[in-house]
Amino acid sequence: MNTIKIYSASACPYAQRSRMVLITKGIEFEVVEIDLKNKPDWFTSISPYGKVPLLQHGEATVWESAVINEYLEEVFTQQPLMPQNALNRAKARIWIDFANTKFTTAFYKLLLAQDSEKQEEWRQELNQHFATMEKGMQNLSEMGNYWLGQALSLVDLTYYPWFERLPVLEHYRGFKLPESCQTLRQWYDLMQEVPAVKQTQQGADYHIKQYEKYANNQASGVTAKEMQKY
Ligand SMILES: N[C@@H](CCC(=O)N[C@@H](CS)C(=O)NCC(=O)O)C(=O)O
Repeated sequence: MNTIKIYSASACPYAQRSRMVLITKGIEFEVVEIDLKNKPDWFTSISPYGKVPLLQHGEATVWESAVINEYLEEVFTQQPLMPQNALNRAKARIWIDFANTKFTTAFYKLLLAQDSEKQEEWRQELNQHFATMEKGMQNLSEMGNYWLGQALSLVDLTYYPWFERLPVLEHYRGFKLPESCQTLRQWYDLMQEVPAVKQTQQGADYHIKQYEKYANNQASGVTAKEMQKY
C-alpha cells in the first residue's frame, strides 16, 4: 500500500485544510512538521513553491491545498466531500475559488498592511466578502447547516481555518466578524463539533503569537512576501 505523508506546519491554515480532509476520510497518514522559520534544504528541494502543505502519496507529490484536497477526494472515495451533481460541484468550486482568490487574500492584506488608509481599504473589502459569504450561504443552505447544506464538504474545510484565526485580526487590527453574519456564526458553532476541527484546532493565543511578525511588518517567509507584492 502506498503510504501518505503530509508536510505541514501546525500554524498553517492551508495545511490544516488538508489535514482535516485526511482525518475526515479516515485515511492513515504521517505528519511531517516543517519549521517554516528555518526550512530544511531537503524540504525546499521537494516542495516546488517552498510551501506547506505538500502531500506525498507513494512516489507522487501534490501541492497547493485546494488541489491536494480534490486529489484526496478523487482517490479516496469514502466519506465524499464534494456534491454528486456536476452543477453543485461547480458551485462548491466557485466557493473554494472565492476563498482562495478573495477572502484569504483580504484577510492577509489587512493583517500585513501597516498604513491606516490601506488597512481601512482591506477592512472594507473583507467586510464585503463576509457579506457575500453570508448571503451565499443563506441561499445555499438552511440556517444551522453546513456551507452547502446537510453534508460537510470541502467548502467547509476550506474556510474553517481562517474563522479559527479571526481573533488574530481582532487583536492586531480591531476587526470582528460583522454582527449581521448570523448564518456564518451558526455555521462556525456547528463546525466546532466536526472531529477534524477538534483534532486540529488551536487556541486564539497560539494564533495571535504565530502572526505577530505579519502584523508588525517583520515577516520574511515566501507567503508574506508574495502577499505584500500583489
Ligand atoms: N496556496 C497555497 C498556500 C500555502 C502557504 O502559503 N503556506 C505557507 C504557510 S501557511 C507556507 O508554507 N509558506 C512558506 C513561507 O512563508 O516561507 C496552498 O493553498 O497550499
